[in-house]
Amino acid sequence: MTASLRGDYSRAAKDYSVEQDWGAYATAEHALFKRLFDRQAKLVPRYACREWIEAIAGLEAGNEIPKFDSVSKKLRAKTGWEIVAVPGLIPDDAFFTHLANRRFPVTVWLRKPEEFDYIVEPDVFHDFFGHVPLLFEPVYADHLHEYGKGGLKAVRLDAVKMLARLYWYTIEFGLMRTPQGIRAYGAGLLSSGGELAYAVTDEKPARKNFDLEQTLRTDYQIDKYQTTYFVIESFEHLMRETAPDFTPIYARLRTLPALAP
Ligand code: HBI
Ligand code: FE
Repeated sequence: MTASLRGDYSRAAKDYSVEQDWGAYATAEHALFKRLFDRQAKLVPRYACREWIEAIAGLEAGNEIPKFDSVSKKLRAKTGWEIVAVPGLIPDDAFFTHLANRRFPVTVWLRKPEEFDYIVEPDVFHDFFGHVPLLFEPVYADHLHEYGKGGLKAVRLDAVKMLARLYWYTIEFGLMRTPQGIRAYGAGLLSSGGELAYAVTDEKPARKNFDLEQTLRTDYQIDKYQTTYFVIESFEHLMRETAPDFTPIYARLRTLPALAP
């Protein structure tokens, strides 16, 4: 699985964890991380959900690539989560096992300057800036923990493809209805230079009320802006909607065709 990926998996442990090796980052890499951060910092006040904005403020992540260990200390104290450094995408089973133990896999390498606007595989900027702040939000943190446990069950039930769609339309590209209007909480949106404003304000994409079975059935493309976004009312709403046992839902949906986005 990791053969064609760009990270260095040679020194990964059995659970795919590696050392972050913060001292090995070049000055130019810290500068690129800051440039990415500064680009998003102009957008998030208008487009990000309040919970994300409140969390990023406490992370002092604006000047250089963050030290995972020091963020993990704060994170453990708040919601019992911690960062586990990984070489990049890791097999589903390893990924879900980490989430089921309140460890979030964060890629250690940073994109190249020419990938400033788009990158295929998640790098440290996507994973840290997009995913880590909301781990400080208790209900979101509980949901992701449940997602991890559900993922291990999905592996046993051969239902990972369906569950990955739920992750895509919430954790990666989720929108939330707030008193101020639609706001983004998905990591893929928060870390994107262009899709963040598009998802929240453009009139082209469909914005549907979150519906568990529809998300489990709706396919997605990874290399272009989404044409459909799902909107939750709150993290409590997402938690409630995804609380049931998915086993009977998988059994029913498995016989139905996937829905085009
Ligand atoms: N590995 N490092 C990493 N990050 C991810 O987001 C990730 C992964 N492996 C599998 C995966 N996501 C998805 O296939 C699951 O959400 C279904
Ligand atoms: Fe991601």
